[in-house]
Amino acid sequence: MEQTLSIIKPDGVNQGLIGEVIKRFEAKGIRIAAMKMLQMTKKQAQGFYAVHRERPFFESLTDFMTSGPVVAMVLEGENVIEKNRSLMGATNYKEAEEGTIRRDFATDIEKNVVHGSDSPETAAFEISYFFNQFELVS
Ligand code: IDP
Ligand code: MG
Repeated sequence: MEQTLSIIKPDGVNQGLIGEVIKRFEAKGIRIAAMKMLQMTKKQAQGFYAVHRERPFFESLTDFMTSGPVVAMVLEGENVIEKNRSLMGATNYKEAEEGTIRRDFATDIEKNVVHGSDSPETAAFEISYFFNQFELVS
C-alpha cells in the first residue's frame, strides 16, 4: 500500500475547497491516513520546498505557502502517488486536463490549490516533514 502527502494550499482553503478536494479523493477510493490544519512558518516552507531553492519563484512560493492555513493529509492506496497527481492536474492549470482540481480551481501557476508528492522518495520525506508515526492511522 503506497502513501503520499497532499496539501490543500492557502488559496484552496480560502476558496472553501477543503470538502471539494477531499470528496474527489474519497470518490476515487483513496484513504486518508492522517490530516491536520496548520499555518506554515517561512522556515518550514523553505525546508519543505528546499529542492526549489534556486528557482526564481522560490521566494514568492514560500511567501504564498505561509500566507494562510493549509490542510496537510497523508493519502493511502494502491498507486496513490500517481492517482493523486492525475487528480491534481499539471502544475500550470492552463495545461491541466479538464476535470482536474487545478484546471477547475487554480487561478495562477503558483496558486494552484493543491500539492502532491511526485515520487516514493519525496513522499517519504514530505510525510515525515508534517507527521510522526503516531499520527498515522493505518
Ligand atoms: P508541482 O506542485 O506540480 O509538483 P513543482 O514544479 O514541484 O510543481 O513546483 C512547486 C510549486 O511551485 C508549484 O505547485 C507552484 O505552486 C509553484 N511553481 C512552479 N513553477 C512555477 C512558476 O514557473 N512560477 C511560479 N510558481 C511556480
Ligand atoms: Mg513538485
